[in-house]
Amino acid sequence: MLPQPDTIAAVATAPGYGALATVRISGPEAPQVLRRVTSGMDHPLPPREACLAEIRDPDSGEVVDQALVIHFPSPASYTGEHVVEVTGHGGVLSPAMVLEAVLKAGARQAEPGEFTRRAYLNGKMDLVQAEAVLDLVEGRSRALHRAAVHQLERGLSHRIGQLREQVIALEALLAHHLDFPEEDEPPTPLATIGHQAEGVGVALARLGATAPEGVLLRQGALIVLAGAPNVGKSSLFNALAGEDRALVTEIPGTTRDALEVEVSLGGYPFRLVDTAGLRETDEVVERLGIEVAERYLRSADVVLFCAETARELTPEEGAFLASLDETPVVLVRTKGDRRTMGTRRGEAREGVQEVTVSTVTGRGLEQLQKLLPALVFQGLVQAAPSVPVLTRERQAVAVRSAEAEVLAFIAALREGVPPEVASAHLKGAVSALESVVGVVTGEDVLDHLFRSFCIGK
Ligand SMILES: Nc1nc2c(ncn2[C@@H]2O[C@H](COP(=O)(O)OP(=O)(O)OP(=O)(O)O)[C@@H](O)[C@H]2O)c(=O)[nH]1
Ligand SMILES: [Mg+2]
Repeated sequence: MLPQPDTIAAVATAPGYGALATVRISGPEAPQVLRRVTSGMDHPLPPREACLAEIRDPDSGEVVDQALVIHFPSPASYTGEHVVEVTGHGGVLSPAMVLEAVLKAGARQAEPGEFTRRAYLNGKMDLVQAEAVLDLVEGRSRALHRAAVHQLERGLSHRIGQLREQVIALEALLAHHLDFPEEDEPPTPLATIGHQAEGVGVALARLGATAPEGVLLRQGALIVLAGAPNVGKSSLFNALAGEDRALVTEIPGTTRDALEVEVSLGGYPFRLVDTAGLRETDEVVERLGIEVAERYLRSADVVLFCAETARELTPEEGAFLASLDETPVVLVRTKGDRRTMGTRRGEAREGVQEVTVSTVTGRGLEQLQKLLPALVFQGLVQAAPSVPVLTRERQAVAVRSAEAEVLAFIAALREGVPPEVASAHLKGAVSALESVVGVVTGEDVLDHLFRSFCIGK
């Protein structure tokens, strides 16, 4: 038996100036807590109807705010418990005073994510949906928003459910083998079961393959601007950021430290980093800046390597480009408004895309803004919006482990391992898939997940 939950409360809206703020109360005592902070109302309140109320401090009787209160009786509420929402005036003081009154009346301040955790524990949503709630609150790009809404509407949960059913169907076919008298031919040959398992393995791999890009949707992909001093990196940084954040001068070596901004390009999230121009130098500060640039380059998801249009790449630049062979690179030809002197030849690396830009005329900027999402979020850009996407490492680990179990099952059948032994792998795959939506999930996983929520969610 779980202990009886207490009644929790928190301000559920963002702090700061705004017309309205909502204090949310959830738990078995929520209606009583409301009764203690209001006067002149008939209790219990009619379900799901907005009622005007004066909120009072239960000790002093002082009116602290006028508010609309709504009662959502259990189980038809966000958490599944009795929930009362008190929507009063916004700002800093009113919501704090309403919350204080509610706490004095017997509620406890909620922990971050505690409302959603209760919703999960009461079967109102599964873990994927709970994570989607967080992504909706925190997400700053349309692409993440789209994936989160899809998860909230059970798109991913549904897909996980289908895959789980398919593994269970394999288990059922295998069970026939165990029951069957030796002399009769069993209904489905093992080879057919193995073949069917391969299909499930492919489907799991396909879902798992959405994870690297899906996880990047939450973090933002790292674009690092690099190149020799004075080629126009900071100018391009400002143009892509849409504001003059970095200093621009005609003096080589202007940028010393790395500068980072979040930008959304084509609805996809990026972290754009401007760096110190790369060159040999004895100057201490500049040298440090270059080391920072090199660190960023190692973790870049894509590098914008800048060199002026009007000249050929130097041998150093060529060597640098070649050294980046793991990371996607765009060769950005800067200052494209200037006359090209003669023909350029000999580009650095095969398959490196080249874009000519000018921050003076705006040439090439749109092309770059389209190219970057297509490079980094290739799978997501090409996929239909309704395709489920894994957006968390936790989900990806579980799906990959389900896939590994299915592959181990196929290998075991091939090696002639007895079916009853091989079927342990299928059980493993089922429980890995169940852990994605949280059929059985340890307290520590829940703690980790819900702690990242804001209070009031
Ligand atoms: N004509 C023209 N000049 C440009 C363009 N982009 C940058 N510049 C000029 O080139 C010079 C250097 O620009 P920055 O953006 O500071 O170059 P950087 O690569 O950040 O230089 P460091 O920080 O020193 O490494 C400045 O005088 C800019 O005005 C462009 O598209 N066209
Ligand atoms: Mg600069």
